[in-house]
Amino acid sequence: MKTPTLLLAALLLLLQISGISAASSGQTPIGVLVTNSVTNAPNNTYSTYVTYRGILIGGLRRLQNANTGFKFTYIEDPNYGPYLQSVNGLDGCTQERTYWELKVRKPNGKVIRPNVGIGCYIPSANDQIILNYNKY
Ligand code: B12
Repeated sequence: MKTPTLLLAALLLLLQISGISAASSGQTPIGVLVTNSVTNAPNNTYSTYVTYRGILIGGLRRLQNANTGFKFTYIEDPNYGPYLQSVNGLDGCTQERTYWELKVRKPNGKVIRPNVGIGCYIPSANDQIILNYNKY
Protein backbone atom coordinates (compact mmCIF):
# COMPACT_ATOMS: atom_id res chain seq x y z
CA MET A 1 0.00 0.00 0.00
CA LYS A 2 1.22 3.53 -0.76
CA THR A 3 1.62 6.00 2.12
CA PRO A 4 -1.54 8.09 1.38
CA THR A 5 -3.61 4.88 1.15
CA LEU A 6 -2.14 3.67 4.45
CA LEU A 7 -2.92 7.01 6.09
CA LEU A 8 -6.50 6.88 4.80
CA ALA A 9 -6.91 3.32 6.08
CA ALA A 10 -5.57 4.33 9.51
CA LEU A 11 -7.92 7.31 9.62
CA LEU A 12 -10.92 5.16 8.70
CA LEU A 13 -9.97 2.63 11.41
CA LEU A 14 -9.68 5.43 13.98
CA LEU A 15 -13.08 6.85 13.01
CA GLN A 16 -14.64 3.39 13.25
CA ILE A 17 -13.12 2.74 16.68
CA SER A 18 -14.26 6.13 18.01
CA GLY A 19 -17.75 5.46 16.60
CA ILE A 20 -17.90 2.11 18.37
CA SER A 21 -16.70 3.60 21.65
CA ALA A 22 -19.24 6.48 21.39
CA ALA A 23 -22.02 3.92 21.01
CA SER A 24 -20.80 1.64 23.78
CA SER A 25 -19.88 4.50 26.16
CA GLY A 26 -23.66 4.58 26.45
CA GLN A 27 -24.38 8.29 26.46
CA THR A 28 -27.12 9.51 24.17
CA PRO A 29 -27.50 13.23 24.97
CA ILE A 30 -31.01 14.68 25.15
CA GLY A 31 -32.57 17.98 26.13
CA VAL A 32 -35.68 18.26 28.27
CA LEU A 33 -38.01 21.23 27.84
CA VAL A 34 -40.85 21.72 30.33
CA THR A 35 -43.69 23.84 28.96
CA ASN A 36 -47.19 24.74 30.06
CA SER A 37 -49.95 25.30 27.50
CA VAL A 38 -52.55 25.83 30.23
CA THR A 39 -51.09 28.72 32.25
CA ASN A 40 -48.21 29.79 30.00
CA ALA A 41 -45.84 29.53 32.98
CA PRO A 42 -42.18 30.06 31.97
CA ASN A 43 -40.40 27.19 30.27
CA ASN A 44 -37.54 25.27 31.86
CA THR A 45 -34.77 23.51 29.98
CA TYR A 46 -32.41 20.80 31.12
CA SER A 47 -29.81 18.47 29.64
CA THR A 48 -29.25 14.84 30.43
CA TYR A 49 -28.62 11.57 28.66
CA VAL A 50 -29.97 8.10 28.24
CA THR A 51 -27.77 5.08 28.04
CA TYR A 52 -27.32 3.40 24.65
CA ARG A 53 -30.86 2.46 23.42
CA GLY A 54 -32.11 3.33 26.92
CA ILE A 55 -35.68 4.44 27.68
CA LEU A 56 -36.69 8.02 28.41
CA ILE A 57 -37.62 7.41 32.04
CA GLY A 58 -33.97 6.48 32.71
CA GLY A 59 -32.86 9.91 31.49
CA LEU A 60 -35.57 11.63 33.55
CA ARG A 61 -34.43 9.74 36.67
CA ARG A 62 -30.83 10.73 35.99
CA LEU A 63 -31.89 14.36 35.63
CA GLN A 64 -33.85 14.23 38.89
CA ASN A 65 -30.95 12.60 40.76
CA ALA A 66 -28.54 15.26 39.49
CA ASN A 67 -30.36 17.89 41.60
CA THR A 68 -30.98 20.21 38.69
CA GLY A 69 -34.33 21.23 40.16
CA PHE A 70 -36.16 18.87 37.83
CA LYS A 71 -38.52 16.40 39.48
CA PHE A 72 -41.26 14.12 38.29
CA THR A 73 -43.63 11.42 39.51
CA TYR A 74 -45.38 8.66 37.66
CA ILE A 75 -48.12 6.12 38.20
CA GLU A 76 -47.62 2.54 37.07
CA ASP A 77 -50.39 1.65 34.63
CA PRO A 78 -51.05 -2.12 34.48
CA ASN A 79 -51.16 -2.10 30.66
CA TYR A 80 -48.97 0.72 29.41
CA GLY A 81 -46.35 1.14 32.16
CA PRO A 82 -45.32 4.48 33.69
CA TYR A 83 -47.83 7.32 33.27
CA LEU A 84 -46.21 10.73 33.82
CA GLN A 85 -48.27 12.20 36.64
CA SER A 86 -46.39 15.34 37.73
CA VAL A 87 -43.46 17.50 36.67
CA ASN A 88 -41.79 20.01 38.98
CA GLY A 89 -44.61 19.66 41.50
CA LEU A 90 -47.49 20.23 39.07
CA ASP A 91 -49.91 17.29 38.82
CA GLY A 92 -52.14 16.26 35.95
CA CYS A 93 -55.75 16.15 37.16
CA THR A 94 -58.64 14.08 35.76
CA GLN A 95 -61.30 16.48 37.13
CA GLU A 96 -59.64 19.43 35.42
CA ARG A 97 -58.81 17.29 32.35
CA THR A 98 -55.14 18.23 32.49
CA TYR A 99 -52.18 15.94 31.78
CA TRP A 100 -48.48 15.96 30.91
CA GLU A 101 -48.22 15.49 27.19
CA LEU A 102 -45.07 13.96 25.72
CA LYS A 103 -43.70 15.47 22.54
CA VAL A 104 -40.25 15.33 20.93
CA ARG A 105 -38.45 17.87 18.77
CA LYS A 106 -36.20 15.82 16.52
CA PRO A 107 -32.77 17.19 15.51
CA ASN A 108 -34.25 18.15 12.10
CA GLY A 109 -36.70 20.47 13.90
CA LYS A 110 -39.77 18.30 13.34
CA VAL A 111 -41.97 17.88 16.44
CA ILE A 112 -43.55 14.48 16.95
CA ARG A 113 -45.99 13.18 19.55
CA PRO A 114 -44.85 9.64 20.41
CA ASN A 115 -47.52 6.97 20.54
CA VAL A 116 -45.91 5.49 23.67
CA GLY A 117 -45.10 6.92 27.11
CA ILE A 118 -41.92 7.65 29.07
CA GLY A 119 -41.31 3.97 29.82
CA CYS A 120 -41.26 2.92 26.17
CA TYR A 121 -39.88 5.87 24.23
CA ILE A 122 -36.22 5.37 23.25
CA PRO A 123 -34.66 8.78 22.58
CA SER A 124 -32.26 9.38 19.72
CA ALA A 125 -29.18 11.56 20.18
CA ASN A 126 -30.06 15.25 20.52
CA ASP A 127 -33.80 14.72 20.81
CA GLN A 128 -35.44 17.56 22.70
CA ILE A 129 -38.02 15.96 24.94
CA ILE A 130 -40.97 18.29 25.48
CA LEU A 131 -43.06 17.72 28.59
CA ASN A 132 -46.06 19.94 28.03
CA TYR A 133 -48.80 20.50 30.59
CA ASN A 134 -51.96 20.43 28.53
CA LYS A 135 -55.73 19.87 28.49
CA TYR A 136 -57.61 17.06 26.80
C1 B12 B 1 -58.15 8.62 26.96
C2 B12 B 1 -56.70 8.37 26.65
C3 B12 B 1 -55.78 9.25 27.20
C4 B12 B 1 -56.16 10.33 28.18
C5 B12 B 1 -56.29 9.65 29.57
C6 B12 B 1 -56.93 10.54 30.63
C7 B12 B 1 -58.26 10.08 31.13
N1 B12 B 1 -58.44 10.22 32.40
O1 B12 B 1 -59.09 9.62 30.36
C8 B12 B 1 -54.95 11.31 28.05
C9 B12 B 1 -55.30 12.41 27.04
C10 B12 B 1 -54.45 11.97 29.33
C11 B12 B 1 -53.89 10.39 27.46
C12 B12 B 1 -52.53 10.72 27.45
C13 B12 B 1 -51.59 9.98 26.80
N2 B12 B 1 -51.75 8.88 26.07
CO1 B12 B 1 -53.42 8.01 25.95
N3 B12 B 1 -55.06 7.09 25.49
C14 B12 B 1 -56.30 7.30 25.82
C15 B12 B 1 -57.21 6.30 25.08
C16 B12 B 1 -57.83 7.02 23.87
C17 B12 B 1 -58.32 5.69 25.92
C18 B12 B 1 -57.90 5.17 27.32
C19 B12 B 1 -59.14 4.76 28.11
O2 B12 B 1 -59.85 5.64 28.57
N4 B12 B 1 -59.39 3.45 28.27
C20 B12 B 1 -60.58 3.00 28.97
C21 B12 B 1 -60.32 2.96 30.51
C22 B12 B 1 -61.58 2.42 31.26
O3 B12 B 1 -59.25 2.02 30.76
P1 B12 B 1 -58.03 2.47 31.71
O4 B12 B 1 -57.03 1.36 31.69
O5 B12 B 1 -58.50 2.91 33.04
O6 B12 B 1 -57.45 3.72 30.93
C23 B12 B 1 -56.41 4.47 31.46
C24 B12 B 1 -55.09 4.26 30.73
O7 B12 B 1 -55.34 4.07 29.34
C25 B12 B 1 -54.39 5.58 31.02
N5 B12 B 1 -53.58 6.05 29.89
C26 B12 B 1 -54.03 6.72 28.83
N6 B12 B 1 -53.04 6.98 27.96
C27 B12 B 1 -51.92 6.44 28.53
C28 B12 B 1 -50.61 6.43 28.05
C29 B12 B 1 -49.63 5.81 28.82
C30 B12 B 1 -48.25 5.77 28.29
C31 B12 B 1 -49.96 5.25 30.09
C32 B12 B 1 -48.91 4.63 30.93
C33 B12 B 1 -51.29 5.26 30.55
C34 B12 B 1 -52.25 5.86 29.76
O8 B12 B 1 -55.39 6.57 31.27
C35 B12 B 1 -56.68 5.93 31.23
C36 B12 B 1 -57.57 6.60 32.25
O9 B12 B 1 -56.99 6.51 33.53
C37 B12 B 1 -56.15 5.21 24.68
C38 B12 B 1 -56.46 4.46 23.35
C39 B12 B 1 -57.56 3.44 23.50
N7 B12 B 1 -58.51 3.48 22.62
O10 B12 B 1 -57.54 2.65 24.44
C40 B12 B 1 -54.87 6.05 24.54
C41 B12 B 1 -53.55 5.38 24.76
C42 B12 B 1 -53.63 4.47 25.98
N8 B12 B 1 -52.63 6.54 25.05
C43 B12 B 1 -51.50 6.43 24.54
C44 B12 B 1 -50.48 7.41 24.63
C45 B12 B 1 -49.23 7.15 23.83
C46 B12 B 1 -50.62 8.54 25.42
C47 B12 B 1 -49.55 9.63 25.65
C48 B12 B 1 -48.16 9.08 25.95
C49 B12 B 1 -49.55 10.57 24.41
C50 B12 B 1 -48.48 11.63 24.45
N9 B12 B 1 -47.50 11.52 23.55
O11 B12 B 1 -48.51 12.53 25.26
C51 B12 B 1 -50.16 10.39 26.86
C52 B12 B 1 -49.63 10.00 28.23
C53 B12 B 1 -48.50 10.88 28.69
C54 B12 B 1 -48.21 10.69 30.15
N10 B12 B 1 -48.60 11.67 30.96
O12 B12 B 1 -47.59 9.70 30.54
C55 B12 B 1 -51.30 5.11 23.81
C56 B12 B 1 -50.49 4.15 24.69
C57 B12 B 1 -49.67 3.18 23.85
C58 B12 B 1 -48.51 2.60 24.60
N11 B12 B 1 -48.19 1.35 24.31
O13 B12 B 1 -47.87 3.25 25.41
C59 B12 B 1 -52.81 4.70 23.55
C60 B12 B 1 -53.04 3.19 23.45
C61 B12 B 1 -53.23 5.38 22.20
C62 B12 B 1 -52.28 5.11 21.06
N12 B12 B 1 -51.60 6.13 20.59
O14 B12 B 1 -52.14 4.02 20.57
N13 B12 B 1 -54.41 9.33 26.91
